[in-house]
Amino acid sequence: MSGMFITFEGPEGAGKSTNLQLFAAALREADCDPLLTREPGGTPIAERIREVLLSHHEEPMSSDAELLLMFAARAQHLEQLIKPALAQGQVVISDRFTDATYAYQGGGRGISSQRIGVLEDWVQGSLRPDLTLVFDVPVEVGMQRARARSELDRFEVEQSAFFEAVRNSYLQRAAADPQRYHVIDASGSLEQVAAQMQPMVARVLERWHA
Ligand code: Z5A
Repeated sequence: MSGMFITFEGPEGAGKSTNLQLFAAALREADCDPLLTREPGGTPIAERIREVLLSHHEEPMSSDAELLLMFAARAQHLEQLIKPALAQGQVVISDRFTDATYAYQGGGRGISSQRIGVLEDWVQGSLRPDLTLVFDVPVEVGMQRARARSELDRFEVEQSAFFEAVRNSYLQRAAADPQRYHVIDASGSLEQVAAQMQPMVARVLERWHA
């Protein structure tokens, strides 16, 4: 594949979506027009799975059902959108991807990394993001931002211990592969956070124009 696959990750309220737009705008200024997408979701079928995953239900959802639905949505997203775009040489930026599964279903729900890895290999083959920006923020700060923004979805109503586990999982994964992950301190002002993305914007553009 000749394109570039970038993912934005982090616990809730870290500012991923806001900064993704700023990152994309910086690329566009340099004539690189990225495809922006998100998970769970990104195609009509995957967005319907997202609705099931994020809404509240009377019946509790089992952790395995949640995990499998994440990968069902991802399989659709990869085949219909991500792989074709990468094959055409596009830069694809996804608001969350499989690191979120390791963080939320792994760290948060307690499913083993080994089990997640089996599904990752099955659904993705050898495809992994080229670059992952992890927006790190203390749990309380992120929860306050999320609460102030809108009604809480099925994940956002979890307790802080869940989000601590999510955050730790992201940081551990990032520490294990510094080539791919770039951790951004997302606790400061938007300007301070955006400034930390600049080296990554430059890295993407360098490869894009090569
Ligand atoms: N999930 C999963 O469990 N497993 C998976 O494999 C995948 C996902 C792929 C998707 O929810 C949920 O699915 C997610 C994980 C789970 N659940 N949680 N929690 P989503 O897509 O609806 O929501 P999200 O990805 O969690 O978004 P978010 O965390 O709520 O927001 P964000 O993208 O990180 O932040 P934001 O929307 O850019 O900013 C949030 C608010 O803070 C907003 O009002 C901003 O204006 C404000 N903000 C942002 N940055 C700042 C700074 N620096 N200062 C002050 N205020 C700020």
